[in-house]
Amino acid sequence: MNFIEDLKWRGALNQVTDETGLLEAMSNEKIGAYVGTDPTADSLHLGHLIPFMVLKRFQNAGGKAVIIVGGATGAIGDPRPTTERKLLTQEQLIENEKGITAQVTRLFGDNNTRIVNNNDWLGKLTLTDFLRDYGKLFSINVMLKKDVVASRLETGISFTEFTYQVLQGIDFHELWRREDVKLQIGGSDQWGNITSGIDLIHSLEGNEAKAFGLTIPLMTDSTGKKFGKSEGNAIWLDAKKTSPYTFYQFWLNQNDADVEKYLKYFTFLSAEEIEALAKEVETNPGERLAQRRLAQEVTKFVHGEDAVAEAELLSKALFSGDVAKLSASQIADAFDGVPSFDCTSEVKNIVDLLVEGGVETSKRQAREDVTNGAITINGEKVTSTDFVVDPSKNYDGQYILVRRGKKKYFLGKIQ
Ligand code: 383
Repeated sequence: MNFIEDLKWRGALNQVTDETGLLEAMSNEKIGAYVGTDPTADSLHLGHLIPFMVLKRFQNAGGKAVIIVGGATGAIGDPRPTTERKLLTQEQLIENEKGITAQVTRLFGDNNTRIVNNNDWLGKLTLTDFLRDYGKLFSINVMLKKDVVASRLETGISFTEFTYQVLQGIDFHELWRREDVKLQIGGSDQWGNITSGIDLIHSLEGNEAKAFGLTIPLMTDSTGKKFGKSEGNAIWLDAKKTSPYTFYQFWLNQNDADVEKYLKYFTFLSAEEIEALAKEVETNPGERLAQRRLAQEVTKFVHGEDAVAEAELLSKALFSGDVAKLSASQIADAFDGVPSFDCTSEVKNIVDLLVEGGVETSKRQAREDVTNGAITINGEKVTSTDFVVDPSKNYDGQYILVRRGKKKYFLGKIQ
């Protein structure tokens, strides 16, 4: 399968400007493709991963990967269909650029990859040069018809955000000229901005100039919900914001109905391997082999092999309840999403601890659960209501881990 056939098979192709032309350019010479991302936060999240994976596939097919971290465009703000964005401060932008640049460097390495910041050229452009060299080539009539601009005409759009498409257009031309970038990749929301770059290249370099655009459909789950959140929280690529364990679990917990689609989108496994895993879902659904492979592959791509081993070790410990020997940092990773409560380093009676920590709603219920053997503290079952919890005993005196019943965990954070 060629690059486009592969994307089609994966369900990862929304629109492409000139499929034949692109494939021809790819086979005739080594061309570059780029994805741009604005530093609106200090980390990328799963929604961003999608175009970056397509860029990686392009690189695997022999092309050069170029990534723009949008220092200049991030200072302006790509218009959203709803409301005007709040401007970020220079300090925030620089902080965010650092985080995102480090992440894309991790994902792509330095082989056959260029990471650039559009502030390097857009930041140098004077207002009069901008208006004379570029403004003249853009028609307001065309700009007004771009989906996102059209959708804002009722509610209002600032001149600043309206101009955004010109800046992204200049970027494409700049990379076309400097880096042999002939293709821009983005989510389906980027179609208007991508075609604005293609039009600019044709105006400046002639209609025969090779410049292509490709967009990827927005991902949804089998219930039609927007993909990429877990209980309302974004799944970040930064290990400090979403631990590799939580990241791994996110993939492991996907429904049977979604897993094949995600294997196609988010892994580099071959069609044969994915088809074999899809068969497993049908014949052996309880085993969750496909989900496990998905979790391994995506976690490996984002966090590396060691993170996969660590996430699997933690999963096993949690599944068996054998958590006594885990380190404080493993506890922090594995339980960053469970209900937590603050407590002091003083020793405390078990019944009082359960009620004060919100694990139980009454002392009566707490006593009953303890006597029935439903409570474990730091991996050890407690059956006496006289038991005294000593916070200094486990996890460097930082945590008390409570389990009620088979699965429900609570984390006491010692202040
Ligand atoms: C900036 C300068 C360029 C080319 C692109 C850009 C960024 C672009 C944008 N992208 C989104 C972002 O940064 O706003 N104008 O959050 C998202 N992308 C990718 C993808 C996506 C888009 O980073 O659809 C999801 O992740 O294109 O919303 O020269």
